[in-house]
Amino acid sequence: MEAGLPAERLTRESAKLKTGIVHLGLGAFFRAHGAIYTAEAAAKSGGDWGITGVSLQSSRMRDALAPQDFAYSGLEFGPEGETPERIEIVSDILVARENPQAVLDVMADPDVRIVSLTITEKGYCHSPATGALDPDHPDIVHDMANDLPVSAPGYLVRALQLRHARGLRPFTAMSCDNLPENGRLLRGVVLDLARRIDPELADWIAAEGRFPSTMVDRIVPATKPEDIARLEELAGWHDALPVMHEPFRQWVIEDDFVDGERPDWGAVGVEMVSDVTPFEHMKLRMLNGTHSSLAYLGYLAGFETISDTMDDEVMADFVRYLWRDEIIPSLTPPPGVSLERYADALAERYANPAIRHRTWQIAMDGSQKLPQRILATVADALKAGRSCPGLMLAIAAWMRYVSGDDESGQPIEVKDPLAAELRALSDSAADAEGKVAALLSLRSVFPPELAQSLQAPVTEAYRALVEKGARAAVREVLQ
Ligand code: CS2
Repeated sequence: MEAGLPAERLTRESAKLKTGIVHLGLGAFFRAHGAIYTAEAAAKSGGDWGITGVSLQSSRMRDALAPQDFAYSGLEFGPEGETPERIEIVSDILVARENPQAVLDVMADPDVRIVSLTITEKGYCHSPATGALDPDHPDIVHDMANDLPVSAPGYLVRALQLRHARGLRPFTAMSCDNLPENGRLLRGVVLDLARRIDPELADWIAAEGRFPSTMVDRIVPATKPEDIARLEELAGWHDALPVMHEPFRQWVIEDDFVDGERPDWGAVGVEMVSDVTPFEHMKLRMLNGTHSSLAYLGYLAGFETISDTMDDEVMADFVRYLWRDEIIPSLTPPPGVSLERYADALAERYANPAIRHRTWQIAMDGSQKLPQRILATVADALKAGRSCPGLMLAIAAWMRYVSGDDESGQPIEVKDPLAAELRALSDSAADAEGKVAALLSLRSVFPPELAQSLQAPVTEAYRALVEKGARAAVREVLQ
């Protein structure tokens, strides 16, 4: 689809709300999740909670949605069919790369009380192994020296600096990315960067700023051209960039906002809690951990989507085994939640044939995802004296995947900020043991002690992948 195609202009039924939230990284996920909840909360309980979206790099979203006055459509893919909906909560989209000052100005607007983020794991410019800011990240180096930032932490710090200088209250900065204790992590990188720029600013943010942690969940595959056609057929309107999603959704938010200012999310099913950690661990390890495992193993075994992978008996048994024997034993269930029932619900969601979620899409950025999704579970298991051959196989599958060639020698398009480094590490040795050792030496992903304990089991798993292929290696774990 061409970007900026003159779409049929959609008229807005509702009056525009004033912007109360600036969202950094307005992509499909937030449009199908946080934006919908916020639209519902504003409709139900009122409040000026319009959203100004910010794309840090690309103008694609702005170009697609501007002719539609930033309204867009969702298409819910349930087992019983598709339901279209209209979402009218985004009032503007800015492209940071084109005009950084305009982004800072809206973030420093007194009406803005929340800046939320879905910038993906790599957007935090942190070391995935430790969660701390990477001061050598080129974008952070840039943002320390320039008033007009390029990174998301840079935008937060410079906008807070403007607010501080103007005598305004800070906004609440709310991460909605799949990172462990995402609020604490965001607070850490923001304070670290602020301290390098102006220690007094850092003190003010530390005292007055709020960084609630959240757990977000909804499966939202990338929109495909056929989805746009399907929506047009079903709803009778054209949308340049609709969002496709499953019926399930969950949002758990730590209720800690500057001056208590937030939409009435609790009225529309968001769980407002005092501690998100058990929810985050459950979701990151049970959903995202098996998503990534199925993505690498499924891709190598030739499956295009998660639902195709789940159609295979061996792979479906494997994911159930991972939940039951390797992941659930590492978790403390959130209050009132049965982890076994959560796993059953996940199996059903994964199997939804209407959701074409590509293994290749989930395989992206593995270097940023592995620590919280898989390595944390493995570290806990090893500490407790439990072996976890299934997750070792998933780690080996990631290593095989980032080597850049699949089982039949075909090139894999590896998308990862460390793609070149990963390929070089893999190529630096000829045999399984050497390749595994080289990749385990990556300190931003593997802490030294864990790397040491992974060497033997991951090498064994890697060999199984090379010798037998992914599906047979999976079957072997189950025997
Ligand atoms: C997926 C997530 O692409 C990925 O890495 O694991 O986007 C996943 O679909 C969501 O976190 C579900 O809430």
